Amino acid sequence: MTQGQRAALAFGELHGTAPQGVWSAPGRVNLIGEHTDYNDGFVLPFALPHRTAVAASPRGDGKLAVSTLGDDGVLRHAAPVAVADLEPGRVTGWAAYPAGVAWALRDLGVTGGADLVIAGDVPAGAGLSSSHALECAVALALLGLAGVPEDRPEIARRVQRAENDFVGAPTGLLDQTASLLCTEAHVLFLDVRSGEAEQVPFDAAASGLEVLVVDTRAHHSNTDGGYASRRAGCERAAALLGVPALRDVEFDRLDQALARLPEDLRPLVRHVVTEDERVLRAVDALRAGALADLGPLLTASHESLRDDYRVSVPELDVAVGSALAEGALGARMVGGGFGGSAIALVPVERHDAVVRRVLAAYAERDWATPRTFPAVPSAGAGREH
Ligand code: GAF
Repeated sequence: MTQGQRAALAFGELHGTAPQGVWSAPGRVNLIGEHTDYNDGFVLPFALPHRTAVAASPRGDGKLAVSTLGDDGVLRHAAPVAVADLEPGRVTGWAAYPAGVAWALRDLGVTGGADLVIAGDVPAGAGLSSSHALECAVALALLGLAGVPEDRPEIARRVQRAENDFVGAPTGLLDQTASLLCTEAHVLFLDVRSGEAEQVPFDAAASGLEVLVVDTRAHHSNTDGGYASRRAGCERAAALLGVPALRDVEFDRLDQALARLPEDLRPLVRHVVTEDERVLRAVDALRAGALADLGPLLTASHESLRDDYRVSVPELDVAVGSALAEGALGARMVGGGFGGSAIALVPVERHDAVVRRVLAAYAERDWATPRTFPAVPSAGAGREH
């Protein structure tokens, strides 16, 4: 059963009638380009097959009533809240995500109440963008119910506003843009500053490879202070360098730029500038059909995130190290860090050995067993029925 069907079924059981529509949106992995989005740089995500679906119907009393179907099959309900009364701080916990989206869409004329029932299989807290999958599906549902035409880049900005100002996570544009714009069999090469988005074909299997995801189960959150402090450091560095964003620091003149900065900001800047360069090289490798060349770029990205940006944790490092030791061509943490998931570019015939090695390394350390799965670029958000 798809997540859309689960949501529709639960909606029917709860409200005694079929929903007016069902919309869904995927989680993502980012092939490369981490912590570059809020520096106006480049990212290269693709959509996961894992999705969050929202079954929705309008309601006459102007309230937003949200229920979510847990893995245990139990529906949990948030207290209905009047859309007109939504303000940051008013709704907390998981219900803040759909409420934040409703708040951020109000001045587009989306002001009516709605019954929403949510079902999904994007692992939560795994750095695979479960919160943005939820927010993007809710945004499409509310716009769809209101009959407002979709402008996807604009929806991405609204969802960002919901995250930043309502939920309180100072995230960039990577995740919601990935969820809304990615297409099957492609990675999305996004220039965050210009908004230019190119679909680049990505067929790892044709090269005998797969992108293996390792969800470490070490919990990740973008609302903890680590993400915000990195972002603030980048903004401080850009101001000291007299540029609008770190995107504007030229790779070839990185050393001169670093010399002008206080010691504590140098590693942040080095990461962002070299990571942007790695994204461009990764796109070149994809265009040339040289997928194996992605490997060293992924590993260099991980080292930079671990040593310069300092957002990795031992669980991620062990996943990456184990995959590389067992023949992965490259591996890196994905998403904001401080837990979450890693990816490894693995020759298909090494899949079992890599998974075994990662599981053994975790077992040796008495860590929770990680979840592993090969990820294939899948469809972006849309209406299911
Ligand atoms: C999180 C954020 F939500 C993104 O905007 C991005 O900054 C990412 O961390 C790091 O690349 O997923």
